[in-house]
Amino acid sequence: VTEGGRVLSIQSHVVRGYVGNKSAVFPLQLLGFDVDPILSVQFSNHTGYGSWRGEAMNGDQLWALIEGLEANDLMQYTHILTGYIGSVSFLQTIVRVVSKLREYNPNLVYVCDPVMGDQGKLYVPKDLVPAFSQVVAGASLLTPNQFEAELLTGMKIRTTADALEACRLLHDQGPQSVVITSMDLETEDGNEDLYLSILGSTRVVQDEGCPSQFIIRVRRIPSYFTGTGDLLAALLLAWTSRQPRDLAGAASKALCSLQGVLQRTAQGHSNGSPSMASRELKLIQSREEIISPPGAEAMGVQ
Ligand code: PLP
Ligand code: PXL
Repeated sequence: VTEGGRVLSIQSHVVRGYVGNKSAVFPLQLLGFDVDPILSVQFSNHTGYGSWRGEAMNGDQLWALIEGLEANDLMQYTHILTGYIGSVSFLQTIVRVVSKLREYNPNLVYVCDPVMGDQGKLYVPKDLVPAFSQVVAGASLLTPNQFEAELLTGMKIRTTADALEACRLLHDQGPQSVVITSMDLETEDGNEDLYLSILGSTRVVQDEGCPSQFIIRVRRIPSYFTGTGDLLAALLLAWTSRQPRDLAGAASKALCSLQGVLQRTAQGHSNGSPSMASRELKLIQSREEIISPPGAEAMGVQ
């Protein structure tokens, strides 16, 4: 296992709770990465609480930080990780940041979580959706959920065959690796699926032949969490960096850790409907599961 790497992680900061950088930085550090966070927003809490206070950074402010790093010869990164992007100007600046970093390191890995919405609901401005193709084109590893994969490809994903086809379309837009991080697929008997499906797809050499693809199924946990996708993208970055030629193995490890965190978080949720605060990821308490992912069988990962 080779350790290390330096990650520029451009994501939200919340004072209380674990979304964005608050759910990505600690796991990456535990797994041996130097992490340089840029706080795209600083909010009191995540937006699911109904009210929040704080400020968002604009594209010019982001670029000023990059200029500051460059002026001091601090542009050596192995990875860049981006999540929620709130405006077209910020998105366009991210595109500039990625190409700037590639001037310094042509092998820079860009892990792009194209956060746009979930379960049919958009949570970014509508004009951001067409603009997303610009960041997707530069991504090394793309981690959409089912809805985001549908938005990026213009196709509905109902079956495994649809998902495999959507992945092929996403590869054509640039990324060498794609992980659709959660899908609710139709079952043969029409009953509700007790599992979520995760589809991974990688193309060894760009523009060559069929990608190698796999599906992992994960037992659902009957609760609702926020920050799960941000945590999973960070874990995928770490494990694909450690096992660059084994996306399936890396994804399995990332999902086992995630499942460990979610199981611990859900432990206190047996009676009634849990408060928003009690649904914050128990990230710190789950550090052992992050450092050493538990076995797949025990975690309901297959
Ligand atoms: N719950 C479980 C058990 C998962 O494994 C995952 C992702 O893989 C999620 C939730 C995340 O789902 P979403 O990205 O739709 O929040
Ligand atoms: O987990 C995505 C996310 C990121 N950043 C902020 C959020 C959320 C989800 O609610 O509120 C600020």
